[in-house]
Amino acid sequence: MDSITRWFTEARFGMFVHFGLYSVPAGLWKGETMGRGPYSEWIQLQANWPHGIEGAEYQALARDFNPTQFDAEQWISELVNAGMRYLVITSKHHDGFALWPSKVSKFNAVDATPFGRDILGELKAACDRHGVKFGLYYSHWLDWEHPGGGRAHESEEFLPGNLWTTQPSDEQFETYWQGKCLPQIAELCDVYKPVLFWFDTWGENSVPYITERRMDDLICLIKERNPTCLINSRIGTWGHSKGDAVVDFLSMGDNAFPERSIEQPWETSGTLNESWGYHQLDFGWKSASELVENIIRTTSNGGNYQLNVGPTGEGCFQPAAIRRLREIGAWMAANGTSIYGAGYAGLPDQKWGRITAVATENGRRLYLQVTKRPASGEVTVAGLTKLPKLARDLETNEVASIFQLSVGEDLVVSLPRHGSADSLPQVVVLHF
Ligand code: JFZ
Repeated sequence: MDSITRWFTEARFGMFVHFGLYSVPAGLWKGETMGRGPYSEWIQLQANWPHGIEGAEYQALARDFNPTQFDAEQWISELVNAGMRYLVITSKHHDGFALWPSKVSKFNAVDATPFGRDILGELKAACDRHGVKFGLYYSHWLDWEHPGGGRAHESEEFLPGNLWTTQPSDEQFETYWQGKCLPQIAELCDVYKPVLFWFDTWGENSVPYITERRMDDLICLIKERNPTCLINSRIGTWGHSKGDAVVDFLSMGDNAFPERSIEQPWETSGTLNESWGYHQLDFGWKSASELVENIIRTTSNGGNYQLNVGPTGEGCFQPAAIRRLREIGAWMAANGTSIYGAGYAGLPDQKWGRITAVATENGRRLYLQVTKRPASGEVTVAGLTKLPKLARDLETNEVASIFQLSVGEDLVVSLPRHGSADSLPQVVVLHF
């Protein structure tokens, strides 16, 4: 039986891209840094704090949207070189701006901008050329361009007086749902045939809008057009009586890693720095080793890591993003067999790192992901008492010696040399 989620769980590592009108102001509005929170894609609410930006004024950004450096081939080459297997891009974020020539709304990258190119179409073609799976983010609840779209909620975070915190009536929302959301999703299914949709809700405020009926209709519309298209839990499953059973995979909170294995396919989406969209003043970059450890963290618990890039308003990946992607890619090129198709090993937590496991035809392989190499160069594998046929460093092939103080005791692995200055994790494979 070939499950429709198989490619997804085998892939383990994908790229998220947040790209839209907000990539142009990139966190600054008329010289002022946007208020509250690091997410540049929220500038429409958070500039001119606490008031926000008037709809027409924000939407006029479309006239400045001209990412002449955008090169789908280059983006997808970086994705492939990083060892990623799929793309998920913001077809439409909360601001309601579409990256494709939508017949449903002229507020899109072709009809409303000097750029005039089909960004999704060019990326889809590049993905097809490289054998990369093409997935789409779509903001189904919030839409600040359509008068009936969901707004943010009044809270500590978004104070009263903000233009974008007054909720539509259910009737108004229905005009958005029938008039923009569902037809755009149908269009995306038919034209771009995404392998997955990544939807987003959170908090109680989405529940009155993303009702069970609406969720069922949306899922039905997608699955009728493409039965193998995957759907994530942030569609709003916690407001559905059948819960996560109605979706194909779970999405964790932003940069949130579960500390146990989960049966249903799942992913953690994370940022390279802090913002999802490009932010000029976001200097909080994670290190390459932290990012590689995150891939190991998700894989060892049976999940995926979806790492975000926020291209600039010109359509470029920042040098800091490129350097990290390439370092990750260099590690993946040498150690990818411990990630792709790998999963939970069923062993307890280890002091020195984590373990990923792959089932093969003639036995199984365990991969010791040594993220904290002890000075002694020896690691005890808690819970493992069976001697492997062979153990070696995955990068160098140097054989590791293994001993056991007595039969039935946990194995001790004497780690091969690994280059003392190298900070990326060492992987030792055990063949059983
Ligand atoms: C959402 C978006 O608002 C944000 O712009 C970005 O696209 C991100 C991937 O998703 O932000 C959220 C959504 C939910 C939570 C946190 C941030 N949550 O439930 O913790």
